[in-house]
Amino acid sequence: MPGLGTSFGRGGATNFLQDLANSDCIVIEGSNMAECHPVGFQWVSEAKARGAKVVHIDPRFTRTSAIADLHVPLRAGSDIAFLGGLIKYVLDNDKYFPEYVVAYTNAAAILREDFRDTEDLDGLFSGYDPEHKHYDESTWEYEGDATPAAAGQRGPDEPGGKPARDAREGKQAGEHGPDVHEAAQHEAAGSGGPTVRVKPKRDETLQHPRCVFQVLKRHYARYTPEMVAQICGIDPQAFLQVAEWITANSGRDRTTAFVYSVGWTQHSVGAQYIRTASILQALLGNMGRPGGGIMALRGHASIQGSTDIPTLFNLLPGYLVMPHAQQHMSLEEYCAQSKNTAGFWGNMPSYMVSLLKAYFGDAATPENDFCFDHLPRLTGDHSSYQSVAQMIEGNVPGYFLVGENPVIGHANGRMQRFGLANLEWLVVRDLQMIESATFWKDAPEIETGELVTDQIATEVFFLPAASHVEKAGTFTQTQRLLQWRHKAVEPPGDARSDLWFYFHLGRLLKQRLANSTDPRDRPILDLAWDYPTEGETADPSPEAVLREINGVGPDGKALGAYTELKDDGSTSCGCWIYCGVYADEVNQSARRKPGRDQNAVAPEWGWAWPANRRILYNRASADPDGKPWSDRKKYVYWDDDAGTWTGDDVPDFEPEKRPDYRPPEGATAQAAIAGTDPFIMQSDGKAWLYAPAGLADGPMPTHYEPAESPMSNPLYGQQANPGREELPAAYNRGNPVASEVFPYVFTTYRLTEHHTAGGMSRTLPYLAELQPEFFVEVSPELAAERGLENGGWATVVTSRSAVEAKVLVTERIRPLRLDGRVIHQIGVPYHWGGTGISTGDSGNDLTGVVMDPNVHIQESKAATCDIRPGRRPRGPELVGFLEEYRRRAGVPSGTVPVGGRAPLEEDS
Ligand SMILES: Nc1nc2c(c(=O)[nH]1)N[C@H]1C(S)=C(S)[C@@H](COP(=O)(O)OP(=O)(O)OC[C@H]3O[C@@H](n4cnc5c(=O)[nH]c(N)nc54)[C@H](O)[C@@H]3O)O[C@H]1N2
Ligand SMILES: Nc1nc2c(c(=O)[nH]1)N[C@H]1C(S)=C(S)[C@@H](COP(=O)(O)OP(=O)(O)OC[C@H]3O[C@@H](n4cnc5c(=O)[nH]c(N)nc54)[C@H](O)[C@@H]3O)O[C@H]1N2
Ligand SMILES: [Mo]
Repeated sequence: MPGLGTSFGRGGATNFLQDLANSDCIVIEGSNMAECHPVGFQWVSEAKARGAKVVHIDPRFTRTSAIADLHVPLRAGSDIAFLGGLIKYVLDNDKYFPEYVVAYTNAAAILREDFRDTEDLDGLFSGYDPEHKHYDESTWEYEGDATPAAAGQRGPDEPGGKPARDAREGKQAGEHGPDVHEAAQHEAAGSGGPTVRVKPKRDETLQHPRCVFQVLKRHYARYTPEMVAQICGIDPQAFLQVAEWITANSGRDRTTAFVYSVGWTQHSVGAQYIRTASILQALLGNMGRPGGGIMALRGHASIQGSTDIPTLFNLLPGYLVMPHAQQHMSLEEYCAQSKNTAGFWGNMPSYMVSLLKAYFGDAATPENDFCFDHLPRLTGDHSSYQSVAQMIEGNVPGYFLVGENPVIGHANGRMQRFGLANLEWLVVRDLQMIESATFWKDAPEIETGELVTDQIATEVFFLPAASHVEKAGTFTQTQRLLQWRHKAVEPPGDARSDLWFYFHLGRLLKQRLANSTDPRDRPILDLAWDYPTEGETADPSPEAVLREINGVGPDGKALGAYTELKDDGSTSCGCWIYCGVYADEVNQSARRKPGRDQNAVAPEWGWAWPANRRILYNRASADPDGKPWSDRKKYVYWDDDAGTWTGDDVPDFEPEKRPDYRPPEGATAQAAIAGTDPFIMQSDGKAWLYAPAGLADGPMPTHYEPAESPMSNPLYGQQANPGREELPAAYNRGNPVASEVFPYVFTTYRLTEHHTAGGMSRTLPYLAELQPEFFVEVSPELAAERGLENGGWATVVTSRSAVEAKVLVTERIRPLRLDGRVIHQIGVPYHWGGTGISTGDSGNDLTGVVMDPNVHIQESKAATCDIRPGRRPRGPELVGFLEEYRRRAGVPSGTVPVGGRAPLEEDS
C-alpha cells in the first residue's frame, strides 16, 4: 500500500478496529464496511452509540449507508476531486491543526524552483516523459543540501545511477508494460518510506511560496464545492456537511477516522486516492491518535499477511525489495540503499542478512555474501496481468494457482482463460473444482469457438487443499494483528495444507537434485529445509515455521525484537517486522486474554506488527514536548520522572528518546530522528503532505478520470492518469471516452452472501439459496430509459464481452446530475461463474485491464458499458455481436485466432 507507505512510512492500517469506537466522526469511503467487514463494523456502531457522526460516501446505497448519518452518492472514480475539495476547505478556512502540521508533517519543507505542478502543465507534473509514459522524479525533490544518503538511495533513481536508467530505457524483448523502474520500486514502502536525498530547507511560518503548505494550497485551489459537485455528481450541500463534520471533529480534543477498502484501490489512480485521505488526515492532525487514523480494511483473512510475507513478485518478506538484475550485483550494492539513511530503515542490512540466514542456514556465510546470489533478480514487471499476457504469447510454461480463481476473480475473464489455455501445465490447489481448473472443457470461449478443448495443451493437476479449519497457523488480518488458529478437524481424503504441499515439494526437489553439481541447483540444495513433521501425513509444524519467521539469536533462542537483528550472520529472521511474535519462546499470536481483563488497547490478544503496537506513529498523540494534546485524547506520552514514553499502547518510538533530543550532525538510522519526529520509518521523520519520492504518478494526488469515462476531465486537458499501465491487445480493448455506444458507468462489488470468485459460496446451498442468481442493479430512471424490467433479463456490454443478468430496479442507485447532464451508474456483483450450485455469467468478463502504476491493480471499480433488455447472443453469434459493438464505437477489432494467441500490441 504505497499510498500509506509514502505518506507515513508503513503500508498497513494505522489504527486498530476496536479503536474506531473512540472516533468522534467516521468517514467510510470506498468500502461497504457493514457488508464486507461486519465484525469490525461493530466498533463503528459503538462509536455511533457514543455520539459519533458516521458518513458513507459510495455510488450505491448499501447496508453501510443505512446506518450512516449521511450517505453521499458520488460518481465512481471521482474521489480525489471530493477529497481534494475537502483539503481546500481545510486550508482556506484555517481548519487544520497548526501545531501538529508544523511539527509533524513536511508542510514547512521548501521545494525546488524547477518543480511544476499540474496546475501549470494542464494535468502533468514536471519530469514527464511522454514516450515512456513515466516520470523522472528529480524535480519533485526538496530544495536543500544533499545528504550523504545520496549514495544510498533506496531505489534506482540515483544521480548517476546508470544501470537503473539503462534498465528503464531499454525495455526487455517482448515487454510492453512498465519497466524495471516501476516494477521494483513502488510497493517497497510497505514498511519504511522512500528515502529523500535532500535535507530540506524549512519555513516554519508556512509562508514561503515554495513551501509544501503553499504548494498544496495552489494545487487544490480549483477544487471548489461547485467543481466537486460537477465532477462527483453530488449536492454541494452534502459536501459542505461532510467538511463541517470532519473539521468540527478534529483537533486537540476530537478525532476523525477514515475507512476504505477496495472501492479506493481498484482504480488506475488507486494509490493516489489513499494519498488524498492521508494528506487530509495529516492536516487535521488525526494520525497516531486514538479514534483517528486511516483504517485500510484488508480483504481475505490474511491479505495483510500476504503482503508482509509477500506473494508479490517484487518484494521479499518485511517489504525488502527484491534484488534487481542490473543494480544489485552484490549484497554490498543491495545494502548501499540504506547507507546513511535516517530512520529504522537504516538498519536494513541486518534485516536482509538475517533473512538470508533464515533461508540458507549454515550455507550462508560472510564469505559467500550469505548466499545473496541465490536470490532471483528482477528483470522486469512480472506482475499478475503482465504474466497472463506473456502466457497468451506462449512465454510461460507453468503456473501454480493456490487459493485463487482468476478466470472469475481477475479482470477480463476471457483474457485469463486464454492465458491458462496457452500453458504447458497448471497446478490448481483449491477446496473446490473451480472454473480455473475446468476452463479447458467449460470456458465460455468453448461455446463461442474461440477455444477448442482438443487443441488445448495445458495439463491440469488438481490437488485438493485443506481449508482454514483443517490446519493450524496464523492469519494476519486487517489491523496487522497475527492471530493463531488451531486445527478444528482433520482434512478429508487427500486434502492437505498448503504448508504440507510446499514443504514436501521442496523436500522432493532437494532429494532429486541431491547429486547435482550444476550451479543453478545450489540455491535449492542450500535451502535450510528441516522442519519437524507431525502425524501420519507428516505435516510440518506450523509453530516451527512461525518461530523461524520470528528469528533466533546466536544462542539459538527466539529473539524478542527486530532491534536485536545483526548484519554479521549471528541472527536469523524470516521477516523482520514479525520479530517478537515468538518472544520468550511463547507463541504470542495465540494469546487470548479477554478484553475485560486488560486495558482498552488489549495488547495481550494476539500480536501485532511492529513490536505489538496497535496504533502506529502514536508518538503523535502527544505534543512536541511529549504532553497529551488533551486529556480526552491521551494515549502515549513522555513521563519525565521515569525518563520514558508510556501509555496504554507500546510506544511507536524509542522508549527512552527524550522529546528534546536533536540528532547530532552526521547521525544515521534512528539516531537521526529527533525526539519530536513521530514518523520513525520516514527518512525525515515527518508525515508527507507532499511525496518528494516514492510514487510513479505524482507527488500530490490530482483528479484524473478513470481510463473509461463518460466525460472529459473538467479540471485538466490530461484526461486520465498519464502513468497508468495498459495492455493493448485484441483481447483487452478499451471503451472510448464519452462514447455514445458505451454511455453508462458500471462498478463491481461484493454481496454479503457470497465470497469473491464464488468458489466458497456458490458451492454452499445455504449461501447460494440466499443470492441464487447473477443480477445487476439499475435505477428506475435507467430502467425506463432502456426498457428494463425488474426481474427480467438484461445484457451488459463492454469492448471485452457481454454478460446477461437479472435486473434489479432499485432506488439504491441514483442517477447523477452533473454539468447539465444525467449520468447513470450500474452495479455489478462479481461473484458468479459457470460451476457450483448457483451459476451465471461472470462480472469480470466485462472488466478490462488498466492498472495503477504503483501497485499494478486493475481498475475494476469504474468503467463504461451499455445495457439492453433481454438475453445475450450465444455461441459464435456473441463474437459477431461484440465486433459490431466495437465497430460502432470506433474500437479496433477484438477477435482472436482460435486458441486465443493474440499478441500484445505496441502502445498507440
Ligand atoms: N461478504 C463478503 N465479505 C467480504 C468479501 C466477500 O466477497 N463477501 N470479500 C473480502 C475481500 S477479498 C475484500 S478485498 C473486502 C472488500 O471490501 P469492500 O471494498 O467493502 O467491497 P466491495 O463491495 O468490492 O466495494 C466497496 C464499495 O465500494 C464502492 N465503490 C465502487 N467504486 C467506488 C468509487 O469510485 N468510490 C467510492 N467511494 N466507492 C466506490 C462500491 O459501490 C462498494 O459499495 O471484502 C472482504 N469481505
Ligand atoms: N471486478 C472485480 N474483480 C475483483 C474484485 C472486485 O471488487 N471487482 N476484487 C478483487 C479482490 S479484492 C480479490 S481478493 C480477488 C479475489 O479473487 P480470487 O482470489 O481469485 O477468488 P477467491 O474466490 O477468493 O479464490 C480463493 C480460492 O481459494 C480457495 N481456498 C480457500 N482456502 C484455501 C486454502 O487454505 N488453500 C487453498 N489452496 N485454497 C483455498 C477457495 O476455494 C477459492 O476458490 O478478486 C479481485 N477481483
Ligand atoms: Mo480482496
